[in-house]
Formats: sequence, structure tokens, C-alpha cells
Amino acid sequence: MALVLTEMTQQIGTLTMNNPQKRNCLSHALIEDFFAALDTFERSKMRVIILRASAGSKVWSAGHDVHELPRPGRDPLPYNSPFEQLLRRVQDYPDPVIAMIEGGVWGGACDLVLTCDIVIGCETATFAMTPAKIGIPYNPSGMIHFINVLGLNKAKEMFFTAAPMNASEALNLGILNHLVESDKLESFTRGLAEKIVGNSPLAIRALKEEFRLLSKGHPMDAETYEKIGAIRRCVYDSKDYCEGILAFHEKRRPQFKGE
Ligand code: YZS
Repeated sequence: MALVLTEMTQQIGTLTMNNPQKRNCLSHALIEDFFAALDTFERSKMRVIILRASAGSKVWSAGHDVHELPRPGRDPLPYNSPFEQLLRRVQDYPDPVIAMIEGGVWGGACDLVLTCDIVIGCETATFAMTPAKIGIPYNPSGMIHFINVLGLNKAKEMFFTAAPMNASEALNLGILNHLVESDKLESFTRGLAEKIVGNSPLAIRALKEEFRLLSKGHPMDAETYEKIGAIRRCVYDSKDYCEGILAFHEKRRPQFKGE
């Protein structure tokens, strides 16, 4: 079964995540299909991409496949992991990528949404950033995405509480560009995509790359980089990291001890 469905009409490529049984979690297999779809869109010169889940989904994506998180003592979000490669592929995709959201967006799927260029949601959209719930030291490039969009205080609250944020909060905080009624979500998103298709592709590609380079975050000296590495290692070397993942497998709340 294809884990991703694609449609190409009027220079707009639509990618629909299609693994509802596993709540569209970003497994290696789904990411592989995701890459293939984006490659097809690029070869077919689609000018705008829409990322979505199937109509009526209660969960847009449950985030990183927790069963594929590496064993303790290994960085859970290494630079070359399929998940991190997916975020960069979307972030660096030459043309605008629109995330069309209905249902819950969890963990790394929130990061995927923030690497898109425009986010349109309906009233069922929620966003929960979950590293603290599982015991994961999120990675700096991912955290920059949240700081850039939400600002420091709201990004901290989203990470520290791991609580789902509703669609109107997401609109107020700038995660959503637009909040529309669910029965208008598809037509509104398509209409916005068609507006973009009507403008200069070269100018839009240049603007997207300029925005990406300007928003990459602040240069970091070597010592700071090393210090962040040490801080993160203390977490993914910890017993709490093991407990967080085990609790997920056993479908229970984790009992963190701070060790
Ligand atoms: O038991 P079966 O085999 O039917 O599978 C279940 C779930 O195990 C599976 N599933 C997942 N498998 C791997 N990774 C996931 N993230 C994941 N989420 C779900 O899908 C099947 C149906 O799940 P249910 O829980 O029965 O579905 P439902 O009752 O509708 O609840 C849906 C939600 C999404 C609320 C629930 O599945 C859930 O809370 N999932 C975990 C969401 C989450 O915490 N994701 C963050 C993963 N971590 C990351 O993305 C980053 C590494 S971080 O943690 O840093 O943010």
C-alpha cells in the first residue's frame, strides 16, 4: 500500500500521507515515499506543493515513528536520519510548500509543518511538541524553527508542557497563516496555491531561498556547539530516555526520575 498518495493538476502537486492505521507517523517507509513524491513533483515542474492527510483525518501526523528512535546512548535526531533529511528536503524544496492541516500534529510533525512555507488549518487542527513527554533532547536546528515562528517564551511553553495547542492559538501565534472552516479548507488552500502559480516562478524561488538563508538562526561559535552537544548527550544517555520510549511501547505514562 502506498504510504503517500500524489496528485498533479495545474502545476500544483498534492502529497497526501496515507497511513491512517499508524496515524501517519513519519516512519522510514513513509519518508521514503515522501521523498519519491517530492522528486516526481520537481521533475514534473510543479510550482506549488500541498502536504496533507486524507480528508477528515483526526490525526494529521503522529510525528517521528517512536519505534524507530535509536536505542539509548545514541542521538535520537542525528543530522543524517531520514526524519532530519525529510525536514531539510521540504525546507530546501525550491518552490513553495503549503501544509494543509486537519487533525492533530504531534512532535516532529510540528517541525515538519514549520519547515513548510505556508500553513493553513481548520478548526480540528492541534499542535503538540512532545520531546519532554518522551524524554528527548530536541536538536538545535529544529528548535530554531520554533523560536523563529513562536518567539522564545511561547516556544518554551510548547516544549515544556508538551500540551496540544488548538487552532485559534496556533493562528494567534503565527503557526497558522489562515484558519478556515473544514468544509472550505481544500478550496481555500487550492485558491491560495493558484495565486502563487500565477506569479513569477524565478522570483518566488529566489525569495524562498533568501528567506531560508536569512532565517537560518544566528552563527554559533565552536564552544557553544560543543556545549549543546554535551547537554543533549546527558539526556539521551539517561535512564529517563529509556523510560520514555519504553512507556510508549507499553502504552502507559512514563515515570521520569530525573536520572
Ligand atoms: O498499537 P498499534 O500497532 O495499533 O499502533 C498504534 C500506535 O502505536 C501507532 N502510533 C505510532 N507509532 C509510532 N510512532 C508514533 N509516533 C505513533 N503514534 C501512533 O498508531 C496506532 C494507533 O495509535 P493509537 O494511539 O491507538 O491512536 P489514537 O488513540 O487515535 O491516538 C492518536 C495519537 C496520535 C493521539 C496517539 O497515537 C499518540 O499520542 N501518539 C504519539 C504521538 C507523539 O507523542 N508523537 C511524538 C513522537 N516523537 C517525535 O516526533 C519526536 C522525536 S519528539 O518526541 O522529540 O517530538
